[in-house]
Amino acid sequence: MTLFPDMFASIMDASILLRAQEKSLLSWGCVNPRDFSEDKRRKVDDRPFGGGPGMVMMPGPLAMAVESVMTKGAKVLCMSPQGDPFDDRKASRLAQETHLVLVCGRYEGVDERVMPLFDEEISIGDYVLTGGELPAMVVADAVARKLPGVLKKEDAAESESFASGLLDFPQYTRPRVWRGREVPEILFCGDHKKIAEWRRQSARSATKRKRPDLLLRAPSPR
Ligand code: 21W
Repeated sequence: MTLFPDMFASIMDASILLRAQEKSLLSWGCVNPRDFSEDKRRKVDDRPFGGGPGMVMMPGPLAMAVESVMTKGAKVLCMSPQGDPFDDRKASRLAQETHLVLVCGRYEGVDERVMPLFDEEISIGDYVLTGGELPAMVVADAVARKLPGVLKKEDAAESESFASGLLDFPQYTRPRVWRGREVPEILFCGDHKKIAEWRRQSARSATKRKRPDLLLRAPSPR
């Protein structure tokens, strides 16, 4: 649900999200609360009661738009700076659902009385964006990658960095020497067990150095 449906196609119909659709593992659409405005000017926002700057999304058109796309068992997620922080575990959990309705707020936010419509409130991090559209696409991308059959076997979601609770191990490709920098010798030893062990160690030390908070967290399922 968005006032800016034109923002979505180029992201949602590219790359992994496109492959998911081609395999019929996912489909998406937009609903615009402006189409549910009772007002002849198609008004969807109004000034905040109590005063103050900016505009607030009116509850009526928002609720009508969401309800027009509801199905039995759909989960309704409000993208909001006040939401629960989004992470890889939440992506895995949301990938179990059959229908997600992502509600993108604009202006100063939505009228508080629509909150009972939402099953969850999700934030993608502690920084200020202009609306919920970019967060909704971030969630859609991360969730799509968790759907069985979306990724190729090589980069299965469970072997990806955050699912292991660690940062990625360092990667190298040709040329073997670049600007005087060599690729670690062990990657040419041919012993796949040794290489896997080196990568595990490298991932651990990189995580300890750059993101010690990840090591203190419980490993995420799958
Ligand atoms: C940003 C709306 C700031 C409102 C009450 C009184 C969705 C988002 C968003 C936005 C404000 C997410 C106020 C990370 C984000 C989003 C738009 C400020 C002022 N409220 N994740 N005054 N960051 N942002 N409200 O911005 O809708 S998920």
